[in-house]
Amino acid sequence: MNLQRFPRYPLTFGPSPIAPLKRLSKHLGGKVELYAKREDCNSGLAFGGNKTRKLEYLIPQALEQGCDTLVSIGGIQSNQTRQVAAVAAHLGMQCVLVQEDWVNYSDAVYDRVGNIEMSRIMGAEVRLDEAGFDIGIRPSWEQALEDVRKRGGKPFPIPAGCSEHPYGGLGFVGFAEEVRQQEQELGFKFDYIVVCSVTGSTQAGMVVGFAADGRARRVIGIDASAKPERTREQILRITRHTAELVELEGGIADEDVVLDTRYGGPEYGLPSEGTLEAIRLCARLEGVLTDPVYEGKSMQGMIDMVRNGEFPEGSRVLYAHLGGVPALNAYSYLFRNG
Ligand code: 5PA
Repeated sequence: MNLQRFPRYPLTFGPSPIAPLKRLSKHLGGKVELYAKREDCNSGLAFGGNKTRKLEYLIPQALEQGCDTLVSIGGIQSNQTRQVAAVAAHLGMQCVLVQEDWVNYSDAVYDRVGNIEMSRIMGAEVRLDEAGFDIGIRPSWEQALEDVRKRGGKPFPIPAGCSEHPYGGLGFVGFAEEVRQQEQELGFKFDYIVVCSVTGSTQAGMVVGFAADGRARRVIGIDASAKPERTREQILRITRHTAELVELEGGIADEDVVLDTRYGGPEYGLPSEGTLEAIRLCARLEGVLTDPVYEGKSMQGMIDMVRNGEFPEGSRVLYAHLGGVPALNAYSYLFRNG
């Protein structure tokens, strides 16, 4: 495997820490050891998260092409767009964000707090658009690119979740390499890696990265799109493409992409009772926060699988905490009583 041939622009602090979730593990019976790799605090740029790691492989291309404006897209409380806004500010670039109506939820200040508030403060041009949830390419986004060109700028397009960008999967190939290094220091290997999936390139990168040591199927994706067929198809496509890019030996089989579809409901962006229970449990036992859109669902999945005995006794499970906590502000009504 050859990731080194791709330039990487540093936006993170370096390897993100791995910490045990001791009290949660004990609470769930102590037969499975849970750990978290903290992508949610991987950078000093507006709280970081999984997109910041992905962007390290996209930004060299933007710089090489002489682009001056980063253009991206997501929901109103998108973490992706907040991270793109932070990176643009950090690099002295302009930023245009299309923020669509992806979620059937409206807390009083849903479009003013959390991620979108931070993007505005960082100087991004935020364009609200009425389109609903879709992980594909949108006319509003094409329009944003065109508008930048018309005013004489040079846009660098960054699709939803960085996923459709040809290099979108590379960052999380690097994540797997990093875990391997950290495993040497820890003196053991993780049996399973749990990761939340929506636009797919986080899991795709991990599948490629862990395929290098035979653990592709140990990456357990938890769907949070509630449209898992589309997400699964996208993960598989990006996995295959990324595998080619880094010249992974042995290729990728359909079965290498494991996507658990039990926890995505009731809809994208809306938590179930089980999601809320998982968010509170992890917060109260560990002081670790997760959000109702993404990480709360993968946390719920991991907790449920431990409770059901789906991980063999003695397993060590690594929860990839991908960020997303700023969106909690937009769900204040759900947590008005804690
Ligand atoms: C997101 C995505 P992928 O999109 O790579 O599958 O990652 C899912 C994911 N956790 C998991 C957090 C905190 C995320 O923000 N967020 C999107 C966004 O617009 O923020 C791309 C959907």
